[in-house]
Amino acid sequence: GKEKWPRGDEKTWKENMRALETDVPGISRNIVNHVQTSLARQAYNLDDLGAYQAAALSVRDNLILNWNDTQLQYTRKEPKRAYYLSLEFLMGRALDNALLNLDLKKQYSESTDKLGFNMEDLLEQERDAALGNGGLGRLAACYLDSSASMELPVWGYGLRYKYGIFQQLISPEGQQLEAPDPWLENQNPWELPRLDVQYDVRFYGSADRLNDGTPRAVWSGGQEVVAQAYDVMIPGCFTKSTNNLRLWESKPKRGFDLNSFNAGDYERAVESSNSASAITSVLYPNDHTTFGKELRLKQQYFWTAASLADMIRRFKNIGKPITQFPEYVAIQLNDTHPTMAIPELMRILVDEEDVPWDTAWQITTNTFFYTNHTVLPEALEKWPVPLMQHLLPRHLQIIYDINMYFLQAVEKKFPGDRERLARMSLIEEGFPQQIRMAFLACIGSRKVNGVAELHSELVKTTILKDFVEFEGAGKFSNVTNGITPRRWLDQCNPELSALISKSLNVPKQVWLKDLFMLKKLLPLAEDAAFRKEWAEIKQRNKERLAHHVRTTLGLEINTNAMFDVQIKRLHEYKRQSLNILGVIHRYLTLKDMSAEERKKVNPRVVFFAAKAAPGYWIAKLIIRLIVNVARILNADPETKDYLQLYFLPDYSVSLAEVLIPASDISQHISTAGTEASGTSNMKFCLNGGLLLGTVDGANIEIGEEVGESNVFFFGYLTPEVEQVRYNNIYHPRPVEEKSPALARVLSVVSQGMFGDGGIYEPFLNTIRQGDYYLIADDFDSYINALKMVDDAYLDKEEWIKKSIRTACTMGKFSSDRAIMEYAESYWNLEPVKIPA
Ligand code: GL4
Repeated sequence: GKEKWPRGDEKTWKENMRALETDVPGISRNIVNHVQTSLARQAYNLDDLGAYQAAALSVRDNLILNWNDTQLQYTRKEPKRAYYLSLEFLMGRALDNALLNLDLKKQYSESTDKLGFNMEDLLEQERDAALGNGGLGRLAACYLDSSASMELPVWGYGLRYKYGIFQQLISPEGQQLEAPDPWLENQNPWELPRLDVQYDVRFYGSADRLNDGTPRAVWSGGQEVVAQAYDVMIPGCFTKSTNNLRLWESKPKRGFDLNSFNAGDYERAVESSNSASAITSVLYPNDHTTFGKELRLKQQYFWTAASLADMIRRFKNIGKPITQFPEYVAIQLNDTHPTMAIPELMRILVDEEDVPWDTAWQITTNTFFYTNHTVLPEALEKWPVPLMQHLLPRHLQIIYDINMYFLQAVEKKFPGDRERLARMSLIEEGFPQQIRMAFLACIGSRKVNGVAELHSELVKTTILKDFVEFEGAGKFSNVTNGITPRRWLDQCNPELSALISKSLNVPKQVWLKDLFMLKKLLPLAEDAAFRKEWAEIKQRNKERLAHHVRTTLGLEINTNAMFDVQIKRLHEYKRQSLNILGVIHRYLTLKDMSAEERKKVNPRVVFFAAKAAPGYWIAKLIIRLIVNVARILNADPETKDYLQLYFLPDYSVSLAEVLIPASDISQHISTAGTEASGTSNMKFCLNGGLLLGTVDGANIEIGEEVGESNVFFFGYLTPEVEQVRYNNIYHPRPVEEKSPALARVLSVVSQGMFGDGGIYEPFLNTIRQGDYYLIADDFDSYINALKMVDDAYLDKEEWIKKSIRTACTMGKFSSDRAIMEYAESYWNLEPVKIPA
């Protein structure tokens, strides 16, 4: 029979439905209510942390109400939905972002003020949600913000790691040490456990084909683990639209293994419980490398299986035949990490829904979309066949079947081309054989894209070349990355945001969602009064950074200097090495000068912040060098007024929010062809920092937008790199010959100017021999570009003009533009308006 909703007395329900609290008295009531009840605390013993928690819970109330309305609308309208599958979501803090998106910052500040707390102090209480390594994870976070802001029905799916990216400590010798990041320790007011949303996920066991004329098999035995949902609300900017990020936690199916427990084997009983919860205990801290660890594959399957089960349940609620799945669901694969979703969907369709193989394959390949985020070979995921056989036996069968049909089709198109078959097979021969996940993601998807023009070309001409020849170029395209201007301008640089609104004479809600509007400010570059305001804001942001460094590290920074910033994961391809060697060169040059000559030099402060993967030894050595060079430089009375160097430990989203608005120039200096896009380059430019970089990734498109007179490019170009590398191996030239300046730098390091030179030899040798990243080849060109930066900075007014021109031509790099490209050209998704 039909149930009556609501149950009970409708009037009582209606009268008691809560509305958003948006005025100061209502907000104060809500905060105090949370202090008293949710936190069981009182006015007389409330500290900043408690006040932050109460404020956060009260904001969450508003988010939940909007979330409810949004989800109800999705249920009613049954729009096509997109799901963004990412192993990483580098969200950072949520409170300030939620307040700005809800347009309640003013009211909350006033309310907390009345209650005796300073809003800025409360914001500092929040821990970063750091469930990601770097750009790939932060991109996912920007895309969630843009999806909600563009009112698109998009959910994120990820893992609720108990420990996010490690906390970085730097020993006095400059050694990176890693400590765990127990970010959930103080409770997380932004998540909502959904005890009613749980799925069982199987591992191990055996797979038996039915051999009954169907492709079906039965997968049984092994171990079952429970996936438990936690929801994080994602507020859109100035809209009711509030989407969901669903994160899975792994739990043992039963709290204890009762059999072992009864047998008195307590150790084993607890072990089984440990092994289930181990799956979501920690984020793997490697950016751009894979290790083939069983636990990592477990994470990947656990997450994709739970997410797909959830999507299928939701799809079934609308009562459409399974063949229409791709008309209601699009799944974006954030790199190859979620590729197991492809054989998992095949398994569900074939084994559980009894769909014929070809139909199932058609459904699958119309559902998935694959984004590649790197062409570095060490990042291309491969899983050993024996591991897959052991952990996911049914999926291995399915992958073999997919491969068999695929290679048959290749053979048909290119008869007799055995080498091509070997190159394109999902299975790489060797001991052991390995499954090539990028190939599986490619053939299982409707479209494949890279993340900047150059990178998308490289995907087509290198790693997936054979696939372009086989499937046609139409399947492969580009979506240049973007960043959310909410966090990366309005939130991190409120003064600049206010100046923009004032000058455009529109409320920020307008231009923050149409970033191309910034172009209208270009003529103001010629307006001296505007330039003055612009420059003063930059100066105050530099002082804010100096204050931050003073209070956290106790160091005194010269704010009259040019601020030169390189912040990103530490990796040889990103060439922090080039930067630090350039700093040493600058130091030597200063030492060569007379005191009089030095007085003409523009002071410079160089900032680094970067985490190295814990097992990446050379990267850690480079950090060590930076720290030890800083120690010498900052203490040298002759030069310290002209050159200071800081390595800021524990780089995070929150630290980036302080560093980026303060930069005059930032460095994006990867070897050409190695940085797929980069996204911090966009953030710096949007905040009026100029760009010094190589002709790589999104730098190229930034250069196109700002115009060549406003950027500083240097170095070999992508098409030349291969030949240079070849020469470095087969016709090596000594560093002295390539760059005498660099040779001198290497020799002072080696001779111990920055402490025991011997320890740096392994790093120096990477340059002396092979020089895979072209450090010596690009060095003189780099020094020349730095000189151009120095010269340009001498003309302060012209520099400010460049700064204005740079920020105001960043329209293209809004993640709103990027997400709309995915929605329109890939997912076929339409916005859903949420009625007030
Ligand atoms: C990365 C790329 O290295 C980076 O250039 C890009 O901006 C980012 C987002 O697309 O993805 N790929 C991997 S792997 N980690 C990244 O940060």
